[in-house]
Amino acid sequence: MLEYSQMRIDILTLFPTMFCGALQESILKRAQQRGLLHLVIHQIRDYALDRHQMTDDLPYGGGVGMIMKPEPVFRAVRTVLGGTQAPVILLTPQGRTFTHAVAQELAQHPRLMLICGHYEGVDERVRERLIIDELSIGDYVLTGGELAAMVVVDAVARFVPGVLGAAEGAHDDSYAGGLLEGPQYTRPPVFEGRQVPEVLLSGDHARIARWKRAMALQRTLVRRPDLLEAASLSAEDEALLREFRRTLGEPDGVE
Ligand code: 6GU
Repeated sequence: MLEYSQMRIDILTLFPTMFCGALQESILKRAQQRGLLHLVIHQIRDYALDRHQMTDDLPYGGGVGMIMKPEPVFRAVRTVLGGTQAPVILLTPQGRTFTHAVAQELAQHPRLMLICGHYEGVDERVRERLIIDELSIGDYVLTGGELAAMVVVDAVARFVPGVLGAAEGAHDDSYAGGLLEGPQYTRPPVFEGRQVPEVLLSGDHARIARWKRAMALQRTLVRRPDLLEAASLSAEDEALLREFRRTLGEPDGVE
């Protein structure tokens, strides 16, 4: 019986060895061993037709750097997909910003293809004819799309059913509920004179839950107040936030 649907992600890159390691440890390793995630790395150069297997060339009209040639990328995409439908996504600093919500959205597809952009960019005809979406992982420039592709694979895989064990459930995570997680502790109860907060040792689950919620709200208010706009907050949450803002000497906003 097939308990979970598998997700396949094909990655097209000029530097396949970059993917050895990062995708072969921990949760992604286990997901692949269990057959929940199928990652296939393809060398774009293998699809170049000329004798020297050229994958880049000078930009028309002049300018700095090299441009990824269209033919190898077209051949690679068509050969690998072979008529199968899958969103083809380019990793480029020009893409829309990758977020928790985008990861969740991409995980709904049974198959994805990621193309790692390089050099000064790809020939525009690749964009026009092959690419359905472009993603960036943030406002900084990387030497290529490979590290970004690994980030996307990791974040998307977490939404594939069965990839996370019950213990790693995505529910409590930072961002899932729209808030950052509060402080966490494990044994020992006292480390170098620093005590674990008494409430966590109390065994009073309702009190612990209230404390965790309060800490999550406080941490989000201090570090990422922008996230509070979109978070779903109860009247009790709002009251706690008003109290924290007062303590921090910030204006209340409403009232
Ligand atoms: Cl997807 N590619 C490159 N080259 N730089 C980036 C990026 C992607 N996302 C953020 N910076």
